[in-house]
Amino acid sequence: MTAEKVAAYIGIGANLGDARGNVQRAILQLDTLPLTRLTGQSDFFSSAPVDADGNDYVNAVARIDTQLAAQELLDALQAIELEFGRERPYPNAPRTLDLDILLYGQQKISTEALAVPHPRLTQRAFALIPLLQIDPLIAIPGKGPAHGFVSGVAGQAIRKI
Ligand code: PH2
Ligand code: MG
Ligand code: MG
Repeated sequence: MTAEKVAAYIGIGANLGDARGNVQRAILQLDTLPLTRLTGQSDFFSSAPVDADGNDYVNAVARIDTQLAAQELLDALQAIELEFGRERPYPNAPRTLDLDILLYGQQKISTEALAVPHPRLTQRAFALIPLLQIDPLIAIPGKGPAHGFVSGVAGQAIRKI
């Protein structure tokens, strides 16, 4: 039996090293994951760190179709982060690459390792705006249309690069 194909949205961020190059290469790498193909990507954005320090971030969102289970996808994303030299010296430390599952189909997932939809998705322009670029009508399970949250993040400057 084959697992059902799910559309998932991955938030990508980096603010250490070749941040832009890392975001670009990470997106291409998503297309090489097993049972997964890349189906969309946003522009790249520059944004000031939110609740974090270091350089401005490069952020983007990618859409994939995947037959990986959510936990398998998380494991695969963390393996890519490690390949890119991700270190975690303290919470929200500057990073070479961060890959977060923003949405996994219309599923709500709450385990020790994973919370989907990403709990801060509706509060962060650097995730919400690129997500809406890919799918302006996307709904967030339990919360409604994503575009309804744009006015709430209007004060957070992000800039297309
Ligand atoms: N990621 C964080 C914390 N703060 N700020 C910006 N601008 N971009 C991010 O990707 C980001 C952040 C935690 O993952
Ligand atoms: Mg993150
Ligand atoms: Mg993360």
